[in-house]
Amino acid sequence: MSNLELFDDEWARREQLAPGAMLLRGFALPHEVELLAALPELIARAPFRHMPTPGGRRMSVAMSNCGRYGWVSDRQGYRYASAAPLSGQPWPAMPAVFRRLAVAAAASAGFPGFEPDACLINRYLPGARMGLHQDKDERDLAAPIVSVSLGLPAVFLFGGLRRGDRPARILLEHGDALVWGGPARLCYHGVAPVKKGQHPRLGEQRINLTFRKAR
Ligand code: MD6
Ligand code: FE
Repeated sequence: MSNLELFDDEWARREQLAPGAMLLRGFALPHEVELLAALPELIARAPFRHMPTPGGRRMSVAMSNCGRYGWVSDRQGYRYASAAPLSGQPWPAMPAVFRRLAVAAAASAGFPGFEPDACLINRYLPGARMGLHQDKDERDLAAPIVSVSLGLPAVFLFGGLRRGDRPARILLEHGDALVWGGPARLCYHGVAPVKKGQHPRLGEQRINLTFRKAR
């Protein structure tokens, strides 16, 4: 079967949030079993960590990575690194199903030829949140970012190009993909504190995968 057939998404519910920002509701659902099956080994090899921020605080979101590069944070700042900071080991390879999903979502949103070399894996337990930020540690801002939400729902805060722009609140649910590029690439965004709940497959957590072209 070709990738095109595997990722036929004509049925996915599409919502343009802004020029360059497309929400593909349910895009990952046909692949959820494969996606979830790949996670335990990735996390065993590169365990989730609450990384310190440059300001010395501990992030409430626990993070891991797969792919050639991984996003890391410490007292020196934010950057992409080819090895996990504590173990010095390279990040686990990006599973083929992850890559295919990201490439297909990007193409579906109008960004053909996306070549992700980094996948940040975020784990939110109830109460975890992410403050408003821009994604600007990537070298090539022409490439979009593809985000896949799994497990508990979360309210995504989608702002404008200035930190002070009041963000829209968008519920991201299990299986939703969000593609973000072009004129939306530097929009401020964040995640409101995740509410308590139980997801039938993932239990009391939200997992978010964001695919980037880091270098
Ligand atoms: C999250 N996501 O949803 C955090 N960044 O857990 C992000 O920070 C993000 O979802 C850029 C584009 C899409 C995202
Ligand atoms: Fe982000």
